[in-house]
Parts: sequence; structure tokens; C-alpha cells
Amino acid sequence: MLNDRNWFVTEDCFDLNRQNHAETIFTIGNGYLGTRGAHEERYRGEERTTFIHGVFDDVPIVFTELVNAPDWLDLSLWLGGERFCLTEGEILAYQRQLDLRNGLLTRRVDWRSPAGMRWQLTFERFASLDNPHLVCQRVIIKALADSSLEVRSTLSGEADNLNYKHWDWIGQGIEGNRAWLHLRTRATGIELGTATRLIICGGSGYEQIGWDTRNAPTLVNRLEVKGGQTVEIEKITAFYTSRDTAEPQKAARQVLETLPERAWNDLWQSHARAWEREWDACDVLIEGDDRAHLAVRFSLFQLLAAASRQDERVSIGAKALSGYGYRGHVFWDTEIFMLPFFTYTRPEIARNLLSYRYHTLAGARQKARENGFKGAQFAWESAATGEEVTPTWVPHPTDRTKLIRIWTGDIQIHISADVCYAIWQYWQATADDEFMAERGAEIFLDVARFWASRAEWNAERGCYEFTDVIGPDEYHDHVDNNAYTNALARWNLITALEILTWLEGYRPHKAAQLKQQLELSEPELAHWREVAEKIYWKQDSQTGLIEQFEGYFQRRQIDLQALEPRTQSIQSLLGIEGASEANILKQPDVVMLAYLLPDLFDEKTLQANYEYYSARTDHTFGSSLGPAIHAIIACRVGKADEAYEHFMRAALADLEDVRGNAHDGIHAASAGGIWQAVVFGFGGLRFDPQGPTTSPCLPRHWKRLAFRLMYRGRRFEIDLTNPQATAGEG
Ligand code: IFM
Repeated sequence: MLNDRNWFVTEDCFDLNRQNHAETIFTIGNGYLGTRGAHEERYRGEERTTFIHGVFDDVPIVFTELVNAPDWLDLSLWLGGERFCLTEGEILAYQRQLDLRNGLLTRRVDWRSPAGMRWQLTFERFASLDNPHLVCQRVIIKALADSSLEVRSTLSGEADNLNYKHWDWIGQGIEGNRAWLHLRTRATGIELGTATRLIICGGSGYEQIGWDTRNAPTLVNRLEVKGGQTVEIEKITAFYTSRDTAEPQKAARQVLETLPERAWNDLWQSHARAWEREWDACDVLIEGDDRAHLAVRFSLFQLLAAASRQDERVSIGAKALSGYGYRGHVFWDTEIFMLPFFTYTRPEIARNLLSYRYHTLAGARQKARENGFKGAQFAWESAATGEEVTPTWVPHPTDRTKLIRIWTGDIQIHISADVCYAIWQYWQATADDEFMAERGAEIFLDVARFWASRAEWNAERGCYEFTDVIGPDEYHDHVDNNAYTNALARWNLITALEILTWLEGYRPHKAAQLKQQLELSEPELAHWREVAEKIYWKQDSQTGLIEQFEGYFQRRQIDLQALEPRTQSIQSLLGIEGASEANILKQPDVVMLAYLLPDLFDEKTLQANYEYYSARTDHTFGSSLGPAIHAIIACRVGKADEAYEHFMRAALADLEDVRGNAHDGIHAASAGGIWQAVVFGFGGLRFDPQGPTTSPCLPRHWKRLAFRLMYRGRRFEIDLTNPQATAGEG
């Protein structure tokens, strides 16, 4: 790790009004599961969730969602006969802290019960990164006078998703200090086995019983405690599903058998070592700006906690594993925003994430077919199978009698090129020819085929067009010739042809096999070339401005400044139709293109387009994906102050809830964008044939920026200092 500062996210008071935000930011995970930071004891309005990667089940409207697993946190404490609850009695001291170095969540409470008894409690939990099937809790309780203690720990199969039930009961049991539960998802038939073990040390007069209540086996322990004495509760819980093993319930029980009598210390050591290895690969140091530094590390922690290391059939949803937002669905957020962090620091994880798209090709082919196209068209929102799972209609946010039609699943087609872009970037960064030959090439070729079949020939204009699409800027739907979509499609077609040529040289039998499997003929390949050469493209030769889509320049001109200060998005202010008729963007579109395909933009073109579109973008309440990208391009056009403003807007989206929606789950795309803003924006990192090189544009108060990278199998440490740094946020 690069230093020992800025590793702790801390909450100094118990506040039920912001409990859902706190649950999000105190989410812990290990790439297998993620658990929101709900407390051990229950509170009204809480959203206590554990999501396990790949455990999806059917649900109305949004088709499928990650299922909330049985709650492993539950511990109900009866102290001297009174239930421990922070809304009763008096809180004498309180602190909750997430240690980003290792994902240990600790809560310290000094509590006076309603009857006046004083107790000091320390709660700890972590989700083992070493054995991702294990989650661990410890509670240390000190009574300040002689008293009694009762601990109740329930494994509840009643866990639901906002009142929607996904689990059917199969079986359960209690044996001594262990309880287990066996469940199955209702529609998808995924079985889950969970088992828990409760050990208590300290105290006397120990009594252990079990309540074998259906669907809620409960371990109960009663004991006496002396004033000043400490009691330690250790609870270890295991999860397996039928995605991991044929007998998940047996596996969950068995793994607990292998643990020593007291397991916390051993499990902790191996877990902490695993996190140390993670940070060793990717830590970032910012000197001169503690707030930014903590926010960057928080983002990286959340990405690392969400990424599967074992399973290449899952990806990371827009809210990772940290909340109900977008129901666990996977968007372009993963490939364009999160993946670069993994590609350049943990390429093995990036490969897994890209393999998810390979394994969901069948869904993408089905989508293309159903829409009357050839090849593979990736779903705008994807889950277990790659079928499209974007809801078609959703209830209006304020008028529940109305429904809103969501078009992104039908026509936001740029996602297919985004997937290819991430594969190409991974290949450039790792030189993993094996992956490209065995998986990437097939995706590229089938997506290129989709683009060629989706393109429409306009005889009058003599060009190919993509009509009726949505670009990254979702305030405008049903537009023709969105510049981002057209340019990425062209890039995708050309690069697919280049990859095929490469494959013919590198692994001729694989190239031949793919051509045969996909029935690729020379005339079809020639057609791809022609489509790529003749795709509609409009750029003003004088100003360099690229029109975001046909007719964009004629949209109603809105003066954004005149609407400030705002507390809501332009779409909420003007309505869906009103925003669509106006020229305001939800998020970068041409500017996004400038980031991904910089060769299309010379200095003047970049400047012109950045200034034009940035002034017309809803930075504060549009998409959270935008600010990090604006920060990067602002650096490229030499606007360090502006870059910093965008960067902090992205960096604080979760920790300080600057958009007011962090309760839904972390902004995972923004988290990935923040890393890119630091490395490619402020660090000015790029790759020359000789390797990485930088042209920094550090915020004026940053004294030092250091980060680590992997590039083509070599590790690099980049260390940039700013001798002119002014005193800043410190
Ligand atoms: O993928 C994004 C999109 O760009 C903007 N709306 C939210 C989606 C999920 O984060």
C-alpha cells in the first residue's frame, strides 16, 4: 500500500434518517457476494440485502433480478432482559468505520439501556476474500455491572426483495451450535444452502437451545456476565448455491466442519492477506487532498469487492452488489467505465468480466434474430443469459396511474460496440492473444455482422445510416445517425476485419473454424468494409463541431445557467418530452466519443466539441457516468480547475451522496470512471510503443499522484509530483 492515511470511511452518529445511504457505503463484499451495511439488530425502513452473483430470479416488470439471500447479519441481543436497540435507551458513544484496506466493518457503541444498565459493544464483520463462501462476525460485549445476556441468531428464509418473495423452502435443521437452511428460487430453480455456527466465550451459566421454527432456524444462547467482564460472540456463516456445486446445502455445512473451534483469527489473517495483495496491485496515492484520496480508494474498494475472481459467467451490475438499483442488471457501465481499472491492474479479473459476454453470446444472437438482424446484438440490460432484460414499461415516478415506455432495450444499440471496445482495450493492454483468438474474435465478428445488417443504405445520400437509435445521451431517443453510435460501429467493423486478418496469421485453423461456424463469406466481408467506409458522418469543416445526431443543432436552445440553482435533473424539470425537444444532454455523447476514439479529434476539434457540449450538459443531475469523462477531457484541453470540479462531483457521488440517490446502491460506473479520471485525466497516462508515458495535469493543490499498473505483463509504478502545489483541500 502506498501510505497509511485515508483508509477509513467513518460514521460518527447513529442517524436512522440516512440509514439507507449508510447501508450503501458500508457495503462489504468478496466478489462472490455483497452485503449492505445494515446493522445486526433490525430497524424500520432498513434495506438489509445480500446479493450473490448470478443468483437471479424472475420478477414482473424488470424480468429478472438478483435475489436477496438469507440474512447472515441477524443477531438479536438481549442485555439484562432488554433488547439491544439504538432507538431506545441512550447512546453514550457511537462510531462505525469501514477499513478499506481489508473490508472490516466495525461498530463501537456505548449504550445505556432504558432500565439504566450500561453496556459497551463492538461489532465486527468481514466477507472473506480468501474463502468467498464464508462471512464472519464477531461481537465483543462488556457489561459494566453483573447481568445476563441472551443471543439469538436466525437464518431467515423469509428474505425478500422489497416484499417480493423469491425463495421456496426445501429444508432446515439445528445441531448444537449450528443451524442450516436449504432454499430454492421460485422460477429459476437455483438452490441455496446456508449454514451458520455460533460460538460464545466468556460468561458463565451457559445455556444453549435451538428454535427450529420453519424457515427461520434460530440459535439461542443464554449466559450470566459479571460486571467488567467481556463476552465474545463469534458467528461464521457459509453460502453455496447450485451454481457452485450440486449439493449446496451439504457444502455449506461441510465447510463449517473444517473450521477450528475458534475460527475468527485464522479466517481474518488469510482474508487480510488477500486484500493486501489486491491493494498491492492497484493502490492510488494522492498527496494534498485527503477527501479526494479517500473517495478514490473507496471507489476501488467497491469495485474490488464486487468483482468475481472465480466465476466468468457473471459480471458487475450498475450498482454492483450493493443495492436494488437496476436489479443487478449489467450495462455498458461495466465495459466502458469499470473494466479499464481491472484491465490495467487486475487483468485476470478483466478477462473474467469479458468472458461473461462470451458466455452470453447466445442471448445476444437471439436478440439480433428477434429484431430481424444478423450476428450478435448485446442486451442493453443483461443478466444471467444475455437476453434483453430492460423493462419495457415502468411506472411514472410521480403519477402512478401512468406508465413510461423505456426504449433503451430496443434501440440503445451502441452497447455491442462498447463490449468490443473493452475486449480490444484488454487485448492492447495485456497482449492476451489466447483470449482474443479463442473468445474475443468470435464476439467481434458476430457484432460486426450485426452492425452491417443493421445499417441502412440511403441511396439519395449515398451513405449507410443508423436510424432510430439512442446514443449515450438518453435525454434524446429515436434519433438518426448518432455520432457516437456511427463512429463506434465504423470502428467495430474495421477492427473486426483487422482481427480476422491477424487471426488468419496467428492461428489459421481457428480463423478457418470461425469462418465456417459463422458462415462468413468474402462478399459479406467486403460488404462490412463498404458499410464502414460509407457510414454517415457530419462534421462542420469550419468549427470542427460534430452534430450529436441529425437535427440536434435545431433543438430548442436552453440556457442552463438561467436554470441554476437546481435540485433536479433537466428531464425532471422539463418532462421527458420537454427534455427531448431541448438541446441539453444527460451525459457526454460526442465528448464520450472523443474519449474512446481520440484519433478522430485533433486539438482544435477536441476543444470546440468539449466547450460546445460541456456547456449544454446536465452535469449535476444528469447521469452519474458523465462527470468523470468530462474531467478527463477537461484535462486534455488544459482546464485543470474545471476537471477537478467534474472529478469531485463523480468522486463524492456515494460518500457524500451529492446526487441524493446513493441509497439505491453505489455508482459503480462512476467508481470506475474516477480511476480513469485520475490515471488518464490528471495523470495523462497513455501508451506508446515503448510503454506507458504520462503528461500530467494535476489539480493545483495535489502535491503528488502515484499509482500502479500492469501493462503487457509488466508492472509499472507511476509517481508524479507537483512542486508548485498550493495549499488546498489537504
Ligand atoms: O448505463 C447507464 C446509462 O448510461 C445512464 N442511465 C443509467 C445506466 C445505468 O447506470
